[in-house]
Amino acid sequence: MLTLFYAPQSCALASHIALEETGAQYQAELVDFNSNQQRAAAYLAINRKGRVLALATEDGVLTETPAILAYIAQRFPDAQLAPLHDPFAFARIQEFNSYLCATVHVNHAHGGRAARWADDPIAIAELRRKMPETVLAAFQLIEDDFLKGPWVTGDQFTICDAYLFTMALWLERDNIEPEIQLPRVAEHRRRVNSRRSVKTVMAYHAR
Ligand SMILES: N[C@@H](CCC(=O)N[C@@H](CS)C(=O)NCC(=O)O)C(=O)O
Repeated sequence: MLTLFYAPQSCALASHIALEETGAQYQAELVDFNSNQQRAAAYLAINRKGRVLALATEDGVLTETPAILAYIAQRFPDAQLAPLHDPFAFARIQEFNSYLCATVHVNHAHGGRAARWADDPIAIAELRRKMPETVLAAFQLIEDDFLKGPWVTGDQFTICDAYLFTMALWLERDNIEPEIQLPRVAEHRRRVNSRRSVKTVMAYHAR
């Protein structure tokens, strides 16, 4: 049985949606950020990074969203969550998900987690101030170019859609108004939100 370690509306939501899309059996284990459970010894024994998400499998624990999304797509091929037999198309999936992980997510983290990158309160305030600008710039490329429509890669819902939806849920918190500034991303968010899998999973992610 797979176990997904998650915190509500964190990046774990993307893999939670992907798992639900497959119809597979899995358990969802809450990691409570309010009590700093991600830093407690019991969770560090699962994921030494002290972050969510983690996916416990029969072969070991996986971390990092792009790796976990690709694993879910490959392990449950009938769900057709990625083009598994086309190396170029699969690389495009990884390209998009890597961009979300390494650029969009990191830009976003300069808001709430600025103290990771600086000690000086003035520097921290400056990192926070700049965050909405860098998040919007990263999303603008998605809005203008990467999001093909209706789904990220075109006609097929894939793991990219679950991941983009997850990051797009953070936009208002980052002082961005998607309906005005990123209308195509906002429309995509509504489209993903109407899927049955998302309705099921969001019950775990209410805050
Ligand atoms: N690159 C990692 C990022 C993991 C990450 O930063 N997770 C955040 C939640 S979205 C976290 O656990 N934050 C808790 C903390 O920093 O203490 C991934 O995509 O899985």
